[in-house]
Formats: sequence, structure tokens, C-alpha cells
Amino acid sequence: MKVKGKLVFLLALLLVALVAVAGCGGSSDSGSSGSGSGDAPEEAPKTVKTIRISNGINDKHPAYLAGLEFAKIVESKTDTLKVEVYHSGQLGDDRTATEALQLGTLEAVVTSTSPIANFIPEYAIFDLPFIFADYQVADSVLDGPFGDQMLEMLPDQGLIGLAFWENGFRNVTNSKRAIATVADTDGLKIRTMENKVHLDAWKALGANPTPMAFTELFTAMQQRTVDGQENPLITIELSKFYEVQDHVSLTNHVYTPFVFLISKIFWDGLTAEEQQIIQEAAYESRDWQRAEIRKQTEGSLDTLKANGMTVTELTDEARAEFEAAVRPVIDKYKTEIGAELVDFMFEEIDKARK
Ligand code: KDG
Repeated sequence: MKVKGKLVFLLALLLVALVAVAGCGGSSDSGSSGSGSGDAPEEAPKTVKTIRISNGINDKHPAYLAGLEFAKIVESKTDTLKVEVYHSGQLGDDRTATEALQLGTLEAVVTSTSPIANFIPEYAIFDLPFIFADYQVADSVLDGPFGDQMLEMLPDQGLIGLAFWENGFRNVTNSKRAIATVADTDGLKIRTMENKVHLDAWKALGANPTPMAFTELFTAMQQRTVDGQENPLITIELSKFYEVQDHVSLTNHVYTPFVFLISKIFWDGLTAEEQQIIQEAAYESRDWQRAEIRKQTEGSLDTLKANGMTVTELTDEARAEFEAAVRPVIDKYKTEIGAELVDFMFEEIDKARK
């Protein structure tokens, strides 16, 4: 019996010891903190902010592809920002999307500068015909002090301009006839962007211009509501305008920048680190976009020819005639935009051409 009693006592002792050890293991989790909570404090979940970027052209265009590059760069640098890229006006045309940024109901848009002139009259400066001679001049002026001054006008309109990307040099197409001289534009119903300078320039050339959002343009040409339009070759190619247009003339009459805009309401809600990541990514994807659009544009003319479009080069004499016809438009808008700003731009252009 004694032996049995001892055995029971030893077993009881062992049980108590086991319980004591198990209890210490739990407390080690609460460990040195002494919090006694038993679990390490949960890290507060991070708030992820989503940037939706709108653009009006389709998902083959370098503006959309550069948006994807921008997304990759931003998301590789932080887990607090997510980027979604939209094309073909899925979130609205340029003007609608820009208004949504001002309201804070959309975060970003890559838009032509032309519709911005409806918010900031000085932005019509980019629509003055025949001002940028080539890509190098355009890059130098847009990325220099003049471009910075233009971007600084945006915050008062609830917009932050991150960088200028490239839409490109614009060429006119139509379904009626080849345009080799100013006289050939006579009476043509030409769609323009919603911008007074474009409207006045095509009136000065004898056409019958009508403003229209890009998202409505293909249907308007298909239904012959308009005879023609004007856009960079890459846009004409990738939007398949050759399906509804027969003639393209290499006027290169305006260089349109894209401007990458962010809603100021959204921007002001970001940390300084997030703002820096976005700004640097906008510059990096700008350089990618310009290289990509220029590379792709090299093949556009052959594609347009292969799809049945006639291509007309302007003679020097015809180009001089186009430039003379729109000169009064430049003079008119130099006054409206402000002579000092226009002169500053031309000074920067002259510097870039040296
Ligand atoms: O978002 C870009 C397009 O919507 C548009 O700006 C392209 O140049 C263009 C046009 O003719 O409207």
C-alpha cells in the first residue's frame, strides 16, 4: 500500500510540474513585454490608396502602355499605393476626367493639353500652329523652365501636373480628297479637339471645323458626320482610322503634349514619401513613353499606306501657305494667352534650336 501511495504522490507531483511548465510557455509569448496579453500586438493594417489613370486612346497606344510602366514602378516601391490603368475613355473623355480630378472623384488622367485650355486659358499656347520644329525642341521646352511654369498653373485648378508625356505631331486625314494645298481644305468638315485655337486655325484654312471628344470621333467619321480629323500618325494607326478615312496629309501642324495630371484633393492626402514615389515614377515613365511612341510612330505611315490611305507630303510652298494662313490665329491668341508668356516660350524654343 505504501509503495502505491508513493507512486500516486509522484504522479501528482509530475502532473503539477507539467502544468507549471505549460503555463510558463504561454507567458513566454507575453515574454519580456510583461503585457500579460499573451499575443504580440497586431500591426495596424496599412491603408492602400488606389490611383486610377484615365486615357482616351486604346490599350495599344504608348500612353496606356506607359501607364502600366508607371504602375510597375510605383507598386515596386511601396505597398500603400495601387495603380489601375484605363484606356479608350472608359472613365470618361479628357475633359470629363479632368473635371472628375477637380472634384476628387477620380485620381489621375493622361490628357491632351488642348482641353485644359477650357480650365486655364494659357494652356492654349500648346495649340499654336507650327511652333515646335521637332521632338528635341519639344522635350527641351516642355521639360525646362517654360514647362515648369505651365505646370505651376495647375494647382489653382485643383490639379497637380506630374510631367508632360507625348501625344505627338498632328496630321490631317479625311474621306473626301487628298489635301496638298490650303485650297484643298475648303469646306471640309474637320473634327477638332474642344479647343478654340484649333477651331480658329481650321476656319482660317477654309475648313468647317467642329469640336468633339475623342471618344465620339470614330463613329462620327464612320457615319460621315465629319469628313476628317487631325491626330498624330500613331493615333490614326492604332485607332484604325484608316477604316473610315482615305487620305492623310503630313501637315505636322501642331505638336500636342499629354499632361499627366493627379487630383490635388487626392495628392494632398498622400504622405511625402508617396508623393516622391509618384513624381519619380511619372518622370521615369515619361521617358519610357516618349521613346516607345517615337519607335512605334516610325512604322505608322507604312501601316496607313498598307491599309489603303493616300499619303500627301506638303511641298515647301504649300507648307508656307498653311503657315501664312494661320498666322493671324497665332497673333490673336498671343494677345489672349499673354504676350509675355508667348514670348518666353519662343525664347525657350530659340534656345533649344541652337
Ligand atoms: O486621352 C487622350 C485622348 O482622349 C485625346 O486627347 C487624343 O489627341 C487626341 C484627340 O484628338 O482628342
